[in-house]
Amino acid sequence: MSRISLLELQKKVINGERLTREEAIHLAGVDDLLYLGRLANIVKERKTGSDVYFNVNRHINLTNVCVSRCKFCAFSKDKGDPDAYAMTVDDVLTDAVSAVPLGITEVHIVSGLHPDLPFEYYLEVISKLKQTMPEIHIQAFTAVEIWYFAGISGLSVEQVLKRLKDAGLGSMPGGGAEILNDQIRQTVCPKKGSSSDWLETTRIAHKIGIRSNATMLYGHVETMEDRIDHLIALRDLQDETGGFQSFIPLPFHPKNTGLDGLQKPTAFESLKVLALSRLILDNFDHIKAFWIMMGIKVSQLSLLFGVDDLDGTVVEEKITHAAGAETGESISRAELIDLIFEADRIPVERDTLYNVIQVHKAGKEDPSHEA
Ligand code: V47
Repeated sequence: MSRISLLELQKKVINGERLTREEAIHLAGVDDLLYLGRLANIVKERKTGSDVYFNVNRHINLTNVCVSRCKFCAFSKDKGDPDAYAMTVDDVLTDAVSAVPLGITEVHIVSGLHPDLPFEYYLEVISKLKQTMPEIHIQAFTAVEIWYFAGISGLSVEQVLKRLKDAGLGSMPGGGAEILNDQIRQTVCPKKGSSSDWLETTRIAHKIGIRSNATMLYGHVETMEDRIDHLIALRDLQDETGGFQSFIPLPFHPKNTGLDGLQKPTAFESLKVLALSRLILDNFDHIKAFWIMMGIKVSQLSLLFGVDDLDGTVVEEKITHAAGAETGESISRAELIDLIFEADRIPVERDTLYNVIQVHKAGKEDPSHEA
């Protein structure tokens, strides 16, 4: 370990060379957060200059009933629990349509693994949403959900994905990755698909042209080395498929979970994870700070530590709020723009696939877009 020189690593970053696992572990041991941030910022600016992306979206969670009952999750319930719910297709349409006046370009759907809802329900959700709002991109179902749908329907993962794509699915969110290490999954989410199930489902999605994001849940029982192995597994898959759009590290919120009592990751730790992610994932275009989980202030600061995306308006968020999130559930488009300007960056409103909708110039807002 001591053979690695920080100056050599710095040169590699400046020259755009890939960091090895050993080098990444060495960097992770550096306590000078500002130094790591400056290095990550070099990579961020090389990729996206001063631009910071956001979108106008609405999250919907179809059901909180879940057969997995992961230890880190405060959102999931058993069937029959007093606060268990499952939305009808009409409920979903009502929620999505209610967000249209906000100017949403995306509906983002992540849900529990319900024991009884058939695959046809999910197909109907997607096809009805698409029929009702054809212009809106539907980003739905993590790789874990897709893998589960294959199990309940008797179809292959590829058949499930193709049928959802035909119904109107645009892309997949990055959840369910947690930590791609089966020993850790046995501890925190034993009933969920394995690391290779997540990676293989994602590989198949990319192969048939469905792009996706990737997340990493950190701050529970994993070590820094586990995080780095997770990042390298994603980097390897991205080399193969090129189908990932953004990487989103998710800080663990312990309240009301089976791991209550653990401390939420500090701002220092989160900024370090974001900076290291930017440095290790050289083949990912975007590193996202999900403001709901990071908090507004850390998200804003992260724009100087390698982050180039703040996610979106969200409107309603249940997963982190069940686990004690202190942020609001919604933020306006105008607030997101201000946050980005305040960090001396350029707000770029994007659609889900990172097509630019509007580059915002200070003091030149189009009032018809204000929300
Ligand atoms: O997989 C669950 C995480 C994920 C907790 O793709 C928790 O743009 C923290 O997929 N504390 C689902 N995290 C959320 C998700 C997502 C979120 C934002 C953006 C995108 C994207 C995707 O939420 C789960 C799990 O890792 N999670 N419980 C908790 N207590």
